[in-house]
Amino acid sequence: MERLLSKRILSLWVSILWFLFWNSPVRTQSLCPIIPTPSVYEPINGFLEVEGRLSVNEKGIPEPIRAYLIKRCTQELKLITVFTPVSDQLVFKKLFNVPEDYYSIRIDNGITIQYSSEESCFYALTSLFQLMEDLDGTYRFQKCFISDAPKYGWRGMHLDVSRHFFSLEEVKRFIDLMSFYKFNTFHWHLTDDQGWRIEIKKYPKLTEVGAWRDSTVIGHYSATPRTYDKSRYGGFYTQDQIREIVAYAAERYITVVPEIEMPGHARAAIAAYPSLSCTGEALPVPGLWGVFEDIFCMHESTLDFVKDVLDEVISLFPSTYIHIGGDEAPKTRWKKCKKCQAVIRENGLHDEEALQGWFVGKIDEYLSSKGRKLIGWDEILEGGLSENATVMSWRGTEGGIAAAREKHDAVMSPGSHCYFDHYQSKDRNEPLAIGGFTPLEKVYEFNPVPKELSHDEAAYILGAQANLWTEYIPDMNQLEYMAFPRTLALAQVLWCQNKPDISYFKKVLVEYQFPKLDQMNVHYSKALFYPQMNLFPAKEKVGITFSSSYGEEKLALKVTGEYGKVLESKEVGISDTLFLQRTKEKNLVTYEVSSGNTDKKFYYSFVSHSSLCLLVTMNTLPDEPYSGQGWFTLSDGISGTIPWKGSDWLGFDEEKIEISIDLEKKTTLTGFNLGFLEDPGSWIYYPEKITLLVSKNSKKWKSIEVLRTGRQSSVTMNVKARYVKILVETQEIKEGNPGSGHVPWTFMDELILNFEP
Ligand code: TNX
Repeated sequence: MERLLSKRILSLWVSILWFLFWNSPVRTQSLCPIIPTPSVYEPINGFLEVEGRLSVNEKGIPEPIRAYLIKRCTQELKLITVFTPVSDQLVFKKLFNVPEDYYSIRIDNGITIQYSSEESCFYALTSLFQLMEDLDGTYRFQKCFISDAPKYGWRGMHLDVSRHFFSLEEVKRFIDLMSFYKFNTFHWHLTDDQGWRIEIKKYPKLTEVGAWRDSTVIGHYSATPRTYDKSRYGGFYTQDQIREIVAYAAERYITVVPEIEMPGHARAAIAAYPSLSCTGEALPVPGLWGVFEDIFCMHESTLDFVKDVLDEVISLFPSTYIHIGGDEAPKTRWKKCKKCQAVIRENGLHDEEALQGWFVGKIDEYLSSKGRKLIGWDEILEGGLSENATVMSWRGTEGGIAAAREKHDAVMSPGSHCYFDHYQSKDRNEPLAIGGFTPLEKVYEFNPVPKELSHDEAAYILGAQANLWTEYIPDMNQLEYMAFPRTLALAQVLWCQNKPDISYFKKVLVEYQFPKLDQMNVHYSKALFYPQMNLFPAKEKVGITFSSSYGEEKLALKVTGEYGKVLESKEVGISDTLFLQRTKEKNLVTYEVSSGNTDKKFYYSFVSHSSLCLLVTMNTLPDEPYSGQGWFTLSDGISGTIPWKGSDWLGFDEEKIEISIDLEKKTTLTGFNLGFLEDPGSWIYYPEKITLLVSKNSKKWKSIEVLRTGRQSSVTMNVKARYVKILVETQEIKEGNPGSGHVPWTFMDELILNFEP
């Protein structure tokens, strides 16, 4: 009996404890507020509060961290730091024999930080500050244990200050934000066609002339006709200012890697010193974006110039890596240049690609002799990798894979996941961007080590970085908008040993990090709250479902037709499915969706037509990053938009593209229409020839030439057929145009076929 009673009491206790556990703040607090998420976060019941003064044990704290702590507490918080040998309020201990940059924090009645390096001591403080809640001057910390170390050594953010200039204060703010999320590499893109931004004492014209342009293109550069703002624009950093930034970053354990572009993207330098180019012609600093033909000429004096510039760069930047660009250097001028051809002959080089390889090799040798390492965009692979080069892979991950296989280090920065100048939502009112679609989720799923690499090869992948090219980022507001919150997703990718799933990440964003970004006045994107519409193929119609990436159940839907006439207004649940039916004539309908979490209304415009959801066989496959939803993209009722936003087009990099359709029965075909995109800067061109082949039996084919007028190619007809083939042949890119010598990209959408149902 007694035993039974004690068993009952025990089980009662268990239930009470269980109840307390589930209902105590511990459970909600198990969501770790810190980004990047630490490897171990174990909350303990209760809080530690600090008010007025923070007493720090003076033993064990590295000197620079002590200085940083004092600065932060006095300048940003209402805390006076007191250093004494007896304090146990904040204690630091150095550890040995632990993973690189490991740290731990224990918060109970005091705070103990254990660290393995100065960097990791700084990271511990970063975590501590993120954990801290400011209750009007009282600072509250969740009691907990944290144990943590980063996954990758290169955790980078890039900033292009050439296309648009950012002031010293803005660059510092960018560095501060990077440091908040434990990035350690700032890739500073200091020179490009549209502006040279670093003072070089030996060549003053680089900034006197090269830092200024007379006019800048308005809107997207693919728009026709082009218009310009006709106002002078520019700026540069003096060497003292550069030192200031380098020191500011170093205080935050961030290395600044400078980039000096060569031999291409060099029009600003050429504007200052025309003798650097093959023609010697005086050219202005361009106010247009893209790839230019005039690049550095490969004669001896260019090499001297580059070495002189690098000497000054090396004296300013302690970074081991010096980025020399190397991307997008058309070889048209070199082919016709006597001096370049002489260098090719004298050095027994195969062609102009090899000439670039030769040049990069010389620079590599020079940097190595100064104890530095060359890093360049993946084009530096094309002329053969020079001995000590590290590759930055931007055209997919292939460049990084090739480098690792050749036992060279690589940093991943593929356009598909790491280009923060791409769109991040499908909202039609997104501010103008270059193109492409890289939403938060895409960044989050990025894995810097491709599956193709073996364990040993994977060790050559140093890490990754996001690139912020600023053609369409004119100011700090827009920079923050493009960078946040995607930067936090990348921080997770680069830091977390095992990153939590994306729904956990989104919760932390919304509950903890967005309020922090608000506090810091960061102008971040709220695309996370935008409702989304998902399309799927149904029989002869398009299925539509709705979702919200942040869990709302109900959305408001308004459907309007031509001239804004409201056709329908209702509430839709996220489990509802709607259908868009085929119509005989083309018909424009717009779906406006909105949710309670954002005041933003979201629009999707469809053109319903007679071949919605027509099954198409892709005999030629689109390139993976531009494959949308495969064939369905061609007949989903959503026409590819301009500027190009990525997924609504299918993109091919083949000379001949063939697609075919089986209409399942013989019928009368009356019309055909297919849209194409042209964006020369991205090497996307209209095709040369479009042919329609029709057949009743798939043996005998009748060929019909299709005319293209601008974007649309169409033909009317009256033929009986069951099988249809569409053949697209690309044009050769003419010399002098971006991408000449390469197969152009072909982007197509939407396919409309008129036939008797
Ligand atoms: C390609 S990425 C470039 C840049 C552009 C960028 C725009 C790379 C090495 N070169 O010059 O700004 O695309 O996304």
